[in-house]
Amino acid sequence: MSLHPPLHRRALAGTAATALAVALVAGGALGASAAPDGSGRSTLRALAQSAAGLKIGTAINTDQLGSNTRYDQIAGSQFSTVTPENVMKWDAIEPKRGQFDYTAADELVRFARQHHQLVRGHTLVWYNQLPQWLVDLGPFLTSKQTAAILKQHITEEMTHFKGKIWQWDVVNEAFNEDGTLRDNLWLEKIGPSYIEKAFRWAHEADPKALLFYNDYNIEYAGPKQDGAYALVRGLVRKGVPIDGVGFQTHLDTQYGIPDLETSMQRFANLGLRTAETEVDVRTTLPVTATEQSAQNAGYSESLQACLLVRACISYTVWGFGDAYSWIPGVFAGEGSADLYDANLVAKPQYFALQSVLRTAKGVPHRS
Ligand code: 9MR
Repeated sequence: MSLHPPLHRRALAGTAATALAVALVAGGALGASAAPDGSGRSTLRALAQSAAGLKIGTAINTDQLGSNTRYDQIAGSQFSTVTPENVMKWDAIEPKRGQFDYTAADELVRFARQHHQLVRGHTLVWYNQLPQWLVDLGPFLTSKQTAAILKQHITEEMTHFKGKIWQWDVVNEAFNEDGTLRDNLWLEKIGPSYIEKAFRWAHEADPKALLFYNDYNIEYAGPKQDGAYALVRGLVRKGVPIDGVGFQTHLDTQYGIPDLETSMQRFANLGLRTAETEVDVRTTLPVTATEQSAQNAGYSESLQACLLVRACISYTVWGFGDAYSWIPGVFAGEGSADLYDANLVAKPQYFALQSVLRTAKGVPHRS
């Protein structure tokens, strides 16, 4: 997939925020947290809870879960919510038509229960990671048949997990960078109403789950954010059951840090919740001191934005260990985007988040 640079961006170099982040990191690194997993006395989840009841989460690679002790220990202790990185996607859940496989996803839900964590469900309606049978069938489907397949998928999966999912990413990445709707099977066959329909079907299946629209690059002001805003404002006005908007927040030091506080508040003003759902901050390798500072600032500022917006209910990183990150496979020469290094040792980014949470006096967050 391509995560294109946004049109509007703020330069990083020399900002006060960068200087602040550097100071925070220095403080954190010299502080009490000497444990190799970075937990020390204060885990991110405990600090986030004290800082106005914010939930802090991570995407989970279920290949590691149960087979990598250190991975399990960090996942279970540092975070209060988990998101399946891949195992709730359509290709994983229904690899053959009518044959459902919930094994890995159920294991993750069990892990979350054991560790008193909430689950973000990801994701029901997307153009990507569709099972091959559906890709092959797509061109032959009528509009009615496509809608029936989509409704069945949403209903089947959400019913399986009913009562166990806190937030669902119902529709994922429906927009192009220019703010038009992305061409995909759903748009081609059903038309733009597929989005509204998906939210209605999702609400019928699990009325208590919080239903989110989720996308990347809507963190930045510009046509893509405007497109998403117009869409969700329309949904809210029509009474469609949408609860929130997820800002993925896949940042890259070369593009600067978006004004997430303003962006999230814009959507919050519609009465919606917001969340940062897939945070990581990549950079070109090897990491220089300047890039390290920029990465720390990316994490610190994005977390601060969530703390400042009352409607922002969770801050989720897209995995925590560089060894399992999706970045090197997609962006050649880039990486080091996560909180922990390849040996699962906490990096300055981790301490930057810790410091922000230690000093945070956020307003109480919605739940
Ligand atoms: O991290 C996921 C990676 O393991 C998959 O190969 C990839 C397939 O598209 O999806 C990645 O997760 C994506 C997420 O589901 C939606 N937003 C962008 C994420 C990074 O590509």
